[in-house]
Amino acid sequence: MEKILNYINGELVEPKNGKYLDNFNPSTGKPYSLIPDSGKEDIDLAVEAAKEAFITWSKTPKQNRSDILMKLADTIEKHFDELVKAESKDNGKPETLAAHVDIPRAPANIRFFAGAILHNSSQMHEMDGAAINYTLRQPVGVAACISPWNLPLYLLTWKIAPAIAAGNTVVAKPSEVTPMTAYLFSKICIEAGLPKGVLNIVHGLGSRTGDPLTTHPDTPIVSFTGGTVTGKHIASVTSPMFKKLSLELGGKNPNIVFSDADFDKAVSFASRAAFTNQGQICLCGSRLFIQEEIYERFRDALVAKASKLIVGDPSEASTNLGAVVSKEHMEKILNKIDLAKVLGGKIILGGDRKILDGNLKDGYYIQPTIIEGLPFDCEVNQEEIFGPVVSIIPFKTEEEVIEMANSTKYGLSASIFTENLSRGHRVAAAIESGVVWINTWLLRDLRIPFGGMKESGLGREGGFKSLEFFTESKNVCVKI
Ligand code: TXE
Repeated sequence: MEKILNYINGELVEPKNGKYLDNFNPSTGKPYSLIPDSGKEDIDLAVEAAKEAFITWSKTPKQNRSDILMKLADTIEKHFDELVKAESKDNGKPETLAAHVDIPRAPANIRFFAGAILHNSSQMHEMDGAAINYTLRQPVGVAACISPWNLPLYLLTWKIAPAIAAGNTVVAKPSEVTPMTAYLFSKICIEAGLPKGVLNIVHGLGSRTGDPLTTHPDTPIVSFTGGTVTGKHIASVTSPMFKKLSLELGGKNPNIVFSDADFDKAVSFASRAAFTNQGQICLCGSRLFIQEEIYERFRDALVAKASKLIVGDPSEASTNLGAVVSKEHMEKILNKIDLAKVLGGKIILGGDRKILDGNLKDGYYIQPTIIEGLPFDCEVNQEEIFGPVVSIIPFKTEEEVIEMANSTKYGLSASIFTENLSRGHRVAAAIESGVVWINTWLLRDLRIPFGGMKESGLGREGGFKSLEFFTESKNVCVKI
C-alpha cells in the first residue's frame, strides 16, 4: 500500500515513531493507503523548520513571493487529472465535482493571494498637518493551518496561500480522513521550487498531531476549519496563549423560498444546496423553508428533481452523489435520519443507505433524503447533520420565517428566494449569518469577507481580510 509521508523542511519524511494509520477509500470501504500517525516530535521538527524559513521568507520581496506562488498554481494545474482522481478516491465525491469545484479552486486560491499582495494598500490618517499615522502590516511567524475533509485541497490552499503570500511560514495539518491531495500537493511544492520550510505538512490525528500544533508556543496564528466541537476546544487552548485565531465552523443553513420566487430556479437551487458533495459543505442549505401558498407544489417538484439524482460510482460522469466520507460519518447521518423518524418526521425521499454492486458494495452511499413534518426547533432541525439530508418546513409570514431561520446556534450562511427586491434586502439584513445569498447559492467571490456568526465561527477570511488576519498591524505616528 502506498505510504503517505510528511513534508518537513522541503523533504518527504516518515513520522518519527514509524507508525501509520489506514486511509480508507469511502467508495469501496477498503483501506488503500497509509497515513503517518505523527506526534509532537514531528510537529516540533516542522515548527523548527518553519521558524528558520521565516527569517528569509518574511524578507523575500513580495514580487518574488508572488512569482513562486504563481509557479505553484501552474504546477497544480499540470497535475490536474491526478489530483481529481485522488480527491475523489480519498473523499468519495464524484470526480466531476472534484474537476469542477475542488481542484480548480486550489490554483485559483493561490493565484488570488499571489496577486493580492502586490496590490494591497495600507491606511494613513493625517492630523491637520501636525502628524501622520500609518499602519504597517507585517508577517507574524509560523501559522498553524488545520483543514477538514469535505473540500480537502480547496480549504487547505485557502489557508496556506494568504499565510505564505503575506510572508509567514506554515505548518499545516490536513484532515486524517482525506490526506492524499495534501500529500500530492507537498510533491508539487517540491517540483515548483517552494523554498524549504516555507510550508510543512504533518499528517495525523487531531488529538496526537493537531493538539501539539495548535498549542505549540511558536505558532502565534491558528487558522482552523472543521466542526464546532473541535473549534471550541481549539479556542479554549489557544486563547490563554493569546494566539491570533480564525475559526470556520459548522452551519445549519436556512434556505428560504417565498411564494413569489422564480419557482424552477428555486427548486433547482434547493436541490443543489441540499445534495452537492453529499451535503458535506458547511454552506449547504439543510433547512428548507417554503411559504405555505406554494408548499405542496414546491415539495413535489423537489422530490421529483432529487429522485432523478444518481447515487453511484464516483468515477462515472453520470454520478451526482458519491459516497460520504467515512463509515463513522455515514452512521452518524443514518442515526440522525432515524431520530427524525422517532421525532415524527416523514421521510418523503430516500432515508437509507444505498448498496451498490461489485467492489462498491461496502462503500458509504446514502440516498438523497427529504424529511417533512418536523418542528423547526427539534434536534434534527437544530444540529448539523452534514449529509445528503434536507428538512422542509412550511411558513406563513416573513416575521415567522426570520424567527425560525435564526433559531439555531449556527450562523454561517443563508439563501433567500424572492422576486421582491425590497423583501430580499430586508430579510437578508434580519438573518443572523455571515453570508446571505439572494436568488442563488454558493456563488463565491474570493474578495468578500467570509465566515460565520454565533457558533459558526470567529473572524472573517477571504480577500484582504485574510491578509489582515495573517499579518500583525502596527501603527506608526510621525510628528511633522
Ligand atoms: O471534524 P473535526 P470531524 C462538521 C460536520 C462533521 C463534524 C465533525 O458536522 O460531522 O464537524 O467532523 C482536526 N486539535 N464539519 O470530526 O474533528 C482534524 O484532525 C487540533 C464541518 O471530521 O473538526 C481535522 O484536520 N486539530 C466542517 C480538522 O480538525 C484537531 C468540515 C477537522 O476535523 C483536533 C468538517 C484537535 N484537538 C466537519 N481535533 C466545515 N466547517 O466545513 C480534530 N482536529
